[in-house]
Amino acid sequence: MGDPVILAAAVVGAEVTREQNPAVPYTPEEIARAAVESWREGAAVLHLHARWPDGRPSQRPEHFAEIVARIRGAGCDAILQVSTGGAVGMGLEERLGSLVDSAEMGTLNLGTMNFGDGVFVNARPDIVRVASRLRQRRLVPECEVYDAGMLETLRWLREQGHLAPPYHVQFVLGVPGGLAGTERNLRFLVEGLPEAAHWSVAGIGRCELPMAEAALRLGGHVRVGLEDNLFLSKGVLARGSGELVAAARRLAAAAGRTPATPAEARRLLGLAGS
Ligand code: KMH
Ligand code: ZN
Repeated sequence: MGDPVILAAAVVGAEVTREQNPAVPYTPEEIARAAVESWREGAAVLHLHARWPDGRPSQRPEHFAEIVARIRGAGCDAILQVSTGGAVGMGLEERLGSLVDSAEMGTLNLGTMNFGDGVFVNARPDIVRVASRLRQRRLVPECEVYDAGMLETLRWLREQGHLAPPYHVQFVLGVPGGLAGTERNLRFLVEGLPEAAHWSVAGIGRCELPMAEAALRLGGHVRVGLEDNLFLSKGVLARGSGELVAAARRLAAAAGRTPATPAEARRLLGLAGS
C-alpha cells in the first residue's frame, strides 16, 4: 500500500444550516456525535467549530470544552483541531475563545478574502497574533490557504520566525471569493510549498470528492465533512460527515492509500505526545 493518508472531518463549520441539510449538527452533543462517527469511519483529525443550540455560530469556550469532553468521553483518540476562523464578522478575540485545553491543533487563516457575500478578515497583524496565541497554548497551527497569494504570507511568517517546521497546510479550495477547486490550481499550490510541509485539501461543495481524489493521487491528505459540502453525490444529501469520511476512505483504498490512525497522524504531523 502507498503512503498513509490523514483523513480529517470538518463536521459543522459556521455557515451551513439545518435548512440546507437536516444532518447539520448544532448542539455540543450533536457535534461530538458527528465527530465520533467520523472518527469511527476513519478520520484521524477532527476540525471543530461550535454553534449555539439555535444554530448561530459560537466561539464560546464552554461550547468547545463540552464538545471536546464529549468526544474524549466516547473514547475517541482523534487529533482535535479547533477553528480560530469562526464566522465572518466575528472579532479576533471572540474567535480565539475556541482555544480550550486538550485541543492539539488550531487553524491559522493566512489572509483576508471575500467569503461568499462577506469579507473574512485576517490582516497580517491578526495572523501574527493568532500564531503567537497558538504557540503560547502549545497548539500546533494548521495554515488555511484559500488563494495563491496566501503562500507568500506563509513564506513571510516563516522568515519572521512566527512559524516553525513542519508546516501543516490545508488548501481550502472552492470558496466563492477564493481559488477554485481544480486539479490545475491544486498542483500549482503544491509546487509553491516550502520543504517540510504537509498538505491536505478541503474542496468546497461539489469539488469536495474530486479534490480528495486528486490529493490522494498527488500524495496529499484529505478533509471532508458537512462544513465544506452537504452532498454525497449530485442531488443526494449526505446523512452526516461520517458518510463523507467513508466515501473518502473508499477513494483512498482505490488509490492504494491507507487511512492513518490518530497515532500515526500524530507521528506524521510531528505533534507533541506521539
Ligand atoms: N467560517 C469561515 C469564515 C477556520 O475554521 O479556521 C472560516 C473557517 C476557517 O471556517
Ligand atoms: Zn472551519
